[in-house]
Amino acid sequence: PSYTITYFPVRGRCQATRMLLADQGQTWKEDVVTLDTWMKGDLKATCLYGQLPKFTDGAFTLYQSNAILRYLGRKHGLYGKDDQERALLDMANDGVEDLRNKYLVLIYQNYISFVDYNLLDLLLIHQTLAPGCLDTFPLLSAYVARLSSRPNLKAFLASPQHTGLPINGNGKQ
Ligand code: GTB
Repeated sequence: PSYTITYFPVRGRCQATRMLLADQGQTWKEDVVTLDTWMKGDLKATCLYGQLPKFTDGAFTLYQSNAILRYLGRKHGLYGKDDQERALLDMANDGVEDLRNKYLVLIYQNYISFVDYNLLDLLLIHQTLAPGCLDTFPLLSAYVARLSSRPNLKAFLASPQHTGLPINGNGKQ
């Protein structure tokens, strides 16, 4: 294949490109970059914006995931039939980018607040007093698991400072 995607071993900002190529019957080569390799810095230094994905079509190189999508959109007849259709498609894609950026904040930034500790405490109490009570609430169960696996918190929850104390003073636990 003449196409090569250079990216980390995640779906991330490349999966839409991969979906487009697969659905359009195209093949491509994957050049997978581990974080260890990336951290050495040599590849980063060669990237136009110091980031991946990098996309090549033969000797032609592109960076920026949306530029890659647009290039393939043009090349494979997926970019509308006139300027107005293209403008509408650009508008829709900018809307998707806005959504993706909100999702990225959710995934990559630390949202912990004092409320999380307060809610986790109460949910753990419920799990002790009524085992299984969260089983039909997958989002809450995942929330408890995610917070409880934070390394410092995990160690605290396993320590006598937590396990050695009764939940309350009346023996109901
Ligand atoms: N605007 C650019 C685009 O749309 O292509 C944004 C590209 C971008 O954010 N690239 C990130 C990057 O190269 C990877 S995507 N980061 C390295 C750096 O800046 O040095 C997000 C991402 C984050 C973490 C992983 N991971 O841990 O495997 C994978 C992908």
